[in-house]
Amino acid sequence: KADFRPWVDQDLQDNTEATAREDEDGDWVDSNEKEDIPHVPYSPPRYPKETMLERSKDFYTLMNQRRSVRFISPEPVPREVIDDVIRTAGTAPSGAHTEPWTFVVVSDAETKHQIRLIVEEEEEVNYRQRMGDKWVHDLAKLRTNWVKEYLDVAPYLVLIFKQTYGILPNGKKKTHYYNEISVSISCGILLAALQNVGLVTVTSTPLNCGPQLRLLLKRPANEKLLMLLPVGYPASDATVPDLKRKPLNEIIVHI
Ligand code: IYR
Repeated sequence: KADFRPWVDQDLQDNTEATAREDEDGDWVDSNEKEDIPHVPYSPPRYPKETMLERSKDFYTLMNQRRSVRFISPEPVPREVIDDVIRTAGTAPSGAHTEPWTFVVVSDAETKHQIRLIVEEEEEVNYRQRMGDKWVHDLAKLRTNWVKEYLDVAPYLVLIFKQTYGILPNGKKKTHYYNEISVSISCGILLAALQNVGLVTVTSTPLNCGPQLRLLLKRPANEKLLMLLPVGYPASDATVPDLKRKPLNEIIVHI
């Protein structure tokens, strides 16, 4: 109990498989088996200095308006917009270009409700027991608790899974290098893409819910839940804590 540190990714461990060893066993592909790919010229747009300045400020202004929002409107959101933001998340860099992510988009009301039941049941135990007094105290200012109405109300729940290894059509396993940070980067890009279209979310990492949610959503054993994002327009009466961000001089070091 003393060394229980639920905020580290060790907690994303999924013990729902009879033998965790099976993950490491089995047939792995040899990287030598993969053929070479051609390299092609690359010349993305290059902007004049003034344009760069203007774009850097505009993008900062947009992203600085992003807030974690826990009050989401039930108003429908065009599915094509969701497809596009997930396409955008899929542009993230990944270890050896393994693209180790699966984005499960849930709009079905009954499935959303099942997710809510699983998350609220575990989160109640988290808040009451697992997190401990210090953690709960540190979160008090955010006014969060285990009641997650947004899980029923948001038009979409996006559950992001990291594929801890790949499975090729021939059944062989493929190493997914740096899968956690790769998928985390894709989540960051997803947040930016949502902000860009005026949608809101909150980065939730439902502690201890990964295995149950994986089974509910029928995802394979190589996939571990990394993040759950409820997505929609903000509720008309949504509020956020009046947090401030660190100024540049506190986050930058020039050498
Ligand atoms: N996962 C819980 C608790 C929680 C933890 C942190 I760290 C936060 O910044 C906010 C919430 C929940 O979603 O309520």
